[in-house]
This record gives sequence, structure tokens and C-alpha cells, in this order.
Amino acid sequence: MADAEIDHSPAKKQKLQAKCKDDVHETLNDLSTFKLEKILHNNTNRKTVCLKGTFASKNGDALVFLEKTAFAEENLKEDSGYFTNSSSLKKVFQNDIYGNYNYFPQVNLNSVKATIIHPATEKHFLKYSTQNCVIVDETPDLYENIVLPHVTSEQFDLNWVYNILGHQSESERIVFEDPDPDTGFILLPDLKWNGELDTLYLLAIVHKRGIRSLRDLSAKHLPLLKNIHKKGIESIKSKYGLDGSQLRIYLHYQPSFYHLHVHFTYIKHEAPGILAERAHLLSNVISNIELLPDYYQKVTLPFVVRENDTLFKKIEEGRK
Ligand code: M7G
Repeated sequence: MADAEIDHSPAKKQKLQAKCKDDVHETLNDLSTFKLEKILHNNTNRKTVCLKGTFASKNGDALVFLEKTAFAEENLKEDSGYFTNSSSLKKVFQNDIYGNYNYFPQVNLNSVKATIIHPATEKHFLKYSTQNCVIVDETPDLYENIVLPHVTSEQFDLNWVYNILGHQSESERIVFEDPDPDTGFILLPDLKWNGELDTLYLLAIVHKRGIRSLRDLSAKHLPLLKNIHKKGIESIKSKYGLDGSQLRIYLHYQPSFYHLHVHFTYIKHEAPGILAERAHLLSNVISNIELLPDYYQKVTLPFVVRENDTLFKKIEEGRK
């Protein structure tokens, strides 16, 4: 963040001090202090649960997201990981040639990915709760009059983005950086990725401020978009050995965070948010803008919204 944009006021300082005192991330070694209040979702397909609760002696609500991770192919090789005597197998039953077992691999293969948001806001809980969704066809008019004012006033905080761009957080995780203020970006592992190649998930965050989403993109952004496409692919090839043809490169509409970023995922990994109602392939975006420079200012863009999101309520009100 440019220094002029940093809030140095005593109120902000006090808020930061209070935040540090209550920062669970500084001290957390296990989850014994977590007190469950509500299960927000339990997805048996993805093997994820999302929990609302609190941490003992810390102010504010917490969101804890747990995910059983995918098998890493390197641990499936002979003599490594799963096939050693540090694991145990308990027979449930056998019938002729069919045997059913519970298998307990060695502890380091049993990790559960945990994402903790603290203090979490109602908007976080809403984002992670199971709810009915609806598709809205967003015309340019609907965008200008209802969606844009809503996202401007009620969007998620972008501190984590500015921390990455300013090298204050996750700097050791940066895979590639192009520092150019107009066409540059930082490529780093996404929060959702646990580092196994099979579920590769990186994020390219642009240095330029003020590009909120797909809706803002036009011909002047082509050099930026092409740069992300080209250098993102090259960096992933050199660091992870994956060819560009193996990457799904896309933007979300609507995104959760309104600072332009591009998702890079392994084509064989069915990452959350890759469905047609949300993901827009970067090569498609570039091609649309090449055909029509203001394509994204003119097109009707469908998007998914939760039924009890205030945005949907405003859209419904606007239709009356
Ligand atoms: P999005 O399209 O705005 O929304 O993507 P989504 O979260 O609904 O997909 C934002 C992306 O940023 C997501 O893939 C998040 O997992 C990722 N992300 C969010 N946070 C708060 C962080 C973070 O602190 N660090 C990193 N590396 N990625 C994050």
C-alpha cells in the first residue's frame, strides 16, 4: 500500500493493538481451545466441514474450515508412505474373496488441511454456509445500479492482498513476480492449496490497484492479461514441470475479493469454483476483448448468488 494510503490514526492503532492481543494465529498449536457453536456445512463429497465457534479467551467469532486432503502420488510408490509397517489395518469383515478394512496410515499421511479465519465476520459465515443459490443475469444496467454500489460498500477487506503485494505476508511463498506497475503481478500458492502437485492451485494477483473484476476489463488491459497468461505458464512450467496445456487459467465472476486476480489450477484437479456459472477462462477473456474492446462493459454476465445474500435482496427489491 502506498504510504499515503495507510491509516496512521490513533483509532486504527488501537484497533490493531486489540487485534494483536486477540490474534489466535500467533499462538495456536492445536484446536483444544476451539468451542464449536455451529456446523455451517458438511460436504461428504469434498470431505470438508466448515465450523463456526470461538477460541477460549479470545474475542470474536472464528471460522474453522477442515478438509481431508487428496492422495499424493509420490506417497503411493512402493516402500514409501502407505505401504510400511508404521501403518495398521483393521479387518471389518471378509466374505469369500472380498475383504473390508479400516486402514490407519502413518500419522504424517493423515493430515487435515485447516483454514482458520479469526476474527470472522457474518459475511465469512455466509460465504461458507450451505444455502440455496440462484443465477442472476447481470445486464450492464443491473451492474451499474445495484451490483457495483453493493460491492463497493460491502466487499471483503483486501488487507491480505495488499500484504502480499507489499511483501508483508507470504513473501517466502512467491513463485514469480513481475514488478511492473501496469502489467506486473505476483504468482503464489492459493490459500486452498496444500502443496501437492495433483491439486496444484496458484493465484496471480495484479500490482495495479483499482481493477475490481472482469467487468472492468477492456482493451487497455490486454497487455496485463497476456503478460499474466504467458509468464504464469512459464513460471509454473519451470517450478512444477507442468505444461501450459495442463492448466486451467480463469477468473471468477463474481469474485469474493474485488482486486483483479487470476486462478491457475491443474486441469485434472476439480477445484472449487470451476463450474460454468463462475469461471471465465483467461484465454476466452482475452479473445472476447480482442473482438470487442468493451465486451465486458456491454455483455450480460450471469453469476451465482446465495438466496439470503443482501445483494440478492437488493436485486429482488430493484425488480419490484
Ligand atoms: P475469488 O475468486 O475472489 O473468490 O478468489 P473465492 O475465494 O470465492 O474463490 C480469491 C482467491 O484467493 C481464492 O482462491 C482464495 O482461496 C484465495 N485467498 C484468499 N485469501 C484470504 C488468501 C490469502 O490470505 N492468501 C492466499 N495465498 N490466497 C488467498
